[in-house]
Amino acid sequence: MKPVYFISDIHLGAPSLKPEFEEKRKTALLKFMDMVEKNGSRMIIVGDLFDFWYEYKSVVPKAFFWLYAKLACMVENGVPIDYIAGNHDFYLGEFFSKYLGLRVYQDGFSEKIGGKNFLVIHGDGLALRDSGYRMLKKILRGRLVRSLIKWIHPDIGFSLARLFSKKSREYTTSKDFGETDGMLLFAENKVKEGYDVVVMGHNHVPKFERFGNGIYVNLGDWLGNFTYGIFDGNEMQLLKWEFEK
Ligand SMILES: [Mn+2]
Repeated sequence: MKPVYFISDIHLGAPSLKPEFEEKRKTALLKFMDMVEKNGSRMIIVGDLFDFWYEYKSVVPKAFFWLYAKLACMVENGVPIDYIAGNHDFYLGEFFSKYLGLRVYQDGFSEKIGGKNFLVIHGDGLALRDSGYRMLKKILRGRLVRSLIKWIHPDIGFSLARLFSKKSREYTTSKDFGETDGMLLFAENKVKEGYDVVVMGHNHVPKFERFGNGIYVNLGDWLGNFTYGIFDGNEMQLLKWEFEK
């Protein structure tokens, strides 16, 4: 089979990044997507594609037009794309599924790919003893909060979002150690349950770990690591994209 590609934690539009660096990341990501379109059978985005995504009913941010076009183009050319919401992809509405043709998941998925049992999730909320976060996430993504945000003008909404995303990053960083541990333990348990490959992102730390016959892959990020996963039907690998700084 033609390989399946995995990528996560690109955090497009992160307010702390220099515009020149963003431009380079854009070029790199487009090149990566060209490669996937040419060689791959599928692309799976394992969360946090954007540093912040909130979808209004009739408005999407224009800064990422290049990406919408490329995603739609890939799907049109026969490379299906899966998109799992990360904790920064705050609210994915129907835009990606209805207008761009992506398969969108709020919580990840498990699926047999090329004869292997895959579990693919973003990985947030797996810090040990982190039920507070999981509760907060439910509330923040719930109908009440969404119906309140609706009344904020998008220009103001997106500025607030940048602030919020910075806070969320501070939170994630402070939780990093616990979360990393929790994720590893979670992956190990899932392998014991019978999964062959567990794929996550979220903590920005690339990892390739074997537990008996199973594998845990953390995809790292596209902020400093520029790592991605590739599965050719037989072997799962974690590779580095050549990024020109
Ligand atoms: Mn994340």
